[in-house]
Amino acid sequence: MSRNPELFERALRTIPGGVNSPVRAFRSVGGAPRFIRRAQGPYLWDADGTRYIDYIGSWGPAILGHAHPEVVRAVQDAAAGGLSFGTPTEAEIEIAEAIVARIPSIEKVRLVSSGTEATMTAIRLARGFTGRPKIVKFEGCYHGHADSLLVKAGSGLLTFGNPTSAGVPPEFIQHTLVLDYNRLASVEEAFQRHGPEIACVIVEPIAGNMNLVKPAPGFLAGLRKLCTDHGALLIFDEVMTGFRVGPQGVQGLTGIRPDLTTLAKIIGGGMPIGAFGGRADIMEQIAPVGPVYQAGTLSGNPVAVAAGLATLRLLSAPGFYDALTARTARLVSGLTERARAAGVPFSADYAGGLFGLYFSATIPTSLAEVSRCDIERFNRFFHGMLDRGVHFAPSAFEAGFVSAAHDDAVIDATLDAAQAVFATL
Ligand code: KE4
Repeated sequence: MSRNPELFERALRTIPGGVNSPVRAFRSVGGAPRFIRRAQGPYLWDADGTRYIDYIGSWGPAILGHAHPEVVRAVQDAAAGGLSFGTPTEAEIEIAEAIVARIPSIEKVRLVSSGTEATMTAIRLARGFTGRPKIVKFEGCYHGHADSLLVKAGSGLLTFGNPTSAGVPPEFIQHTLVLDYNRLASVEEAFQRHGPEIACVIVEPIAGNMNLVKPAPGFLAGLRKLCTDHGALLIFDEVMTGFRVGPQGVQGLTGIRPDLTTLAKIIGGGMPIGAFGGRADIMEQIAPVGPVYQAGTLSGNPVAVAAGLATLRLLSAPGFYDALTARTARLVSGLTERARAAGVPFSADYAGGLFGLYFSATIPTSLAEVSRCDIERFNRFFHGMLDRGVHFAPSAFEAGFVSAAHDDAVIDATLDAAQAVFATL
């Protein structure tokens, strides 16, 4: 008898939904989540001791594989020297220098403790720097749970959004414009109508929160030009894509320089961290230098920074991203081939160590197209794979993550399981 349902029942008594983050609750795929006891490399082990090949990767941070010995040692050594001081530390200078050295558009950077803090502050900074109230985001892009970003468009036309969460008064999102990802014309129209009031455009430069959706050719360059022409700031939310799709995130792949970038996940190696950074003239507006306030008790926490520094160093190994991308490509092409052989309408896409799986014959380019995929078939695929020891993200609207520890044998084991599951779909 599995312990997972019993643990879930017990968790529900004291934790809302039994989880500390909603997606973990298996609400969209059904069933009881697996309570993981430990992880190592590409593997998770649940409360029953059942092993899974892991494609959640803690939603991005576990790019080296779980419990990499050098990262664990860095955490142990840092913790042995004290967990948090509330003072500056040399390690914070080192990780700031490491980020600035790796991301050309980042001249100065401030650490925080989550991606939400990073995007919330980047929005405030853009409004403070420009003196303008409005922000533009895109339906299907998730930037964390700050009030002004919890907004969903109505019809996908140029519209002022409606809150997607209770507890967010309309006044809090009255300045949030929600547009369709990949529809540059809607952004042009927004700037024609509201240009002088728009502080920033925030975008996932490769979207990973409506499943994986890549930018259409010219979309990001179009956003860059519109922001430049209208004096608005372009914010690349690279919380998920930063150091995931390549050594310099999407901006390294495209050469498009945002004014601000938000990071998290990988730069903490699995420990709580976030960061926002960009042009020095903008970052100088942040307290204590400038008038835009931001603070955090555990910002730059020594243990989180130690994990992040160890991770960034290991990512800099020659050929790291070529090998990671080859593994992801092997997974994606192998799944596509086996689905085709089984006659299952399926497609998949990837960028570096990030991938998307779609039960649709064609790769989606928008949230609407993702929503038209066969979600019910995904859910059956998800559980079929889970039963065979492979744990994908428990939602058809999430991306997947490959780590350096997913070697060819792990990928092939995944493909063998998929072959059996596709036959049942
Ligand atoms: P956090 O506050 O969860 O650290 O980061 C928010 C965030 C901001 N921007 C992007 C592009 C993100 O992907 C995220 C968080 N990603 C989700 C994955 N869909 C986290 C998983 C969860 O919410 O439990």
